[in-house]
Amino acid sequence: TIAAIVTGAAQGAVSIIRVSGADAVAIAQQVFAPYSAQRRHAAAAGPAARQAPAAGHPDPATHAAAWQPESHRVYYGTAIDAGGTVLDEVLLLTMLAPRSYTAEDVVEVHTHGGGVSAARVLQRCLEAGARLAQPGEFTLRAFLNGRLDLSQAESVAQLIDARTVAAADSALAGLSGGLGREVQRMRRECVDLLVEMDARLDFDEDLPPLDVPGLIDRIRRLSQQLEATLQTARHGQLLRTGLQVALVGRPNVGKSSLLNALSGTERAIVTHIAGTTRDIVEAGVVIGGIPITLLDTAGLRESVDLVEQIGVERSMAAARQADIVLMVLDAQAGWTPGDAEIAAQITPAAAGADASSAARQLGVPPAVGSRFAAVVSTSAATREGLQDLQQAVLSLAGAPQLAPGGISWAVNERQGEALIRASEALQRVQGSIADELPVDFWTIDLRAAVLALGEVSGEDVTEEVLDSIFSRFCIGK
Ligand SMILES: Nc1nc2c(ncn2[C@@H]2O[C@H](COP(=O)(O)OP(=O)(O)OP(=O)(O)O)[C@@H](O)[C@H]2O)c(=O)[nH]1
Ligand SMILES: [Mg+2]
Repeated sequence: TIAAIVTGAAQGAVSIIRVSGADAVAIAQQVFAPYSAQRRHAAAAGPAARQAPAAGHPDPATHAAAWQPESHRVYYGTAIDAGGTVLDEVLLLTMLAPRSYTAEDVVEVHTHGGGVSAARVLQRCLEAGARLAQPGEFTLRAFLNGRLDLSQAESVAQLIDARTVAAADSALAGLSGGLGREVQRMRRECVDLLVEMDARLDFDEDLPPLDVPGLIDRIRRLSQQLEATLQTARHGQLLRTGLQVALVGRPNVGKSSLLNALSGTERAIVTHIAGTTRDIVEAGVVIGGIPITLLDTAGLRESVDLVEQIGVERSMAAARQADIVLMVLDAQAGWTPGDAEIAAQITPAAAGADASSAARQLGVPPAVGSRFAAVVSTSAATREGLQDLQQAVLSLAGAPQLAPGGISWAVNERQGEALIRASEALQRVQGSIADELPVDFWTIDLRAAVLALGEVSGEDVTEEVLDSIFSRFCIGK
């Protein structure tokens, strides 16, 4: 039986201690004195005690035997120590097996927040026979008891870590089992294929010959479905980690103004003086559900000012490590030699090709314009073109159009890696069939695909993998 404080460390009105396992009810009987039992106790002690029922100290020995909780009920009472001293006024919630998160008996004690009450009640639960839960252990039990498949369990962690609504929606879609079901279906198809091939290896004479074109067709279709599943991997990563977008350019071209306009804040100081921004200024925004960190930087120019020199160095460092670099030009000044120098530094190789009308209007030489993925005209003052800029950032990031409500589950890195292995194995099977290698060779790789798919849904998963997944959870989840 395990126990942990499951609410966050931040200050709050209520903290929750969760106890799960075979002894959860026995522990609750020692730790918790229901108010109804106290009242009976107080009534027996006489009218004076009845006036202050909450202060009545029930005898732990008598109430423990008397009180038997029903499932899915909330009880009001006090948490008490071994001597019957009140630790806190609490609510106790019971969820008996199998109708609980872990599919075991679960008891939750809701104490006052602030940490001290919860810590005392948890300590009391441990004295009464519980063990402190490991990170992710409640969810691990839910998985081991068949309440969740592995991809659902991982979605729980993703949901807790979600930084945006879109990321949370995607985790919720995963929690409802979308990915697990899809992968289980693909794995079953692989197993079916494997059985057919294995049967030919064992009893070749008795069976009709393999329908090779049919097999090739089925494997090709599987490969395609696997690819489609993998496509969501990139999306999932974007939602989780977000993007860093650096704004660079000559001094006084409006970088800080653009950061303020995009983030709807006055984070960065804006003046008409060139060289206003010296240090990196960060602002977080959410574009299309993706958390984006905007980095405003010092204007790039040769400077004798030491502070500005350091600022310029930091600008270049920010541009190097950012996922996307927005080079800002002054539309009035047009393309200047200073811009050409910066463009040469930040676009080493040819990127997308877009010698657009915006680029021509700005006087960007076509050869340079084509080195940028997109050229967009904006005004920080009138907010013109800001949406186009956001859209350009999204499509450059490879984000699919995020239709509200149309968000599907996303694949995380571990799952993506296993899916890639499965996909490669299927490709090898196709190669072996094309090269007319013996059927043994086909089955080796098909078996590898089955194992890789099983790692995603949790059907073929090693203890090591489980450890590494659940150790990343927080304690209490
Ligand atoms: N008309 C107009 N003026 C702008 C726009 N963006 C910025 N400005 C003006 O341009 C001047 C410089 O703006 P900043 O945002 O400080 O420019 P910066 O690139 O951050 O400058 P440094 O930090 O010195 O490198 C300010 O006077 C702004 O009001 C714009 O879109 N339209
Ligand atoms: Mg600035």
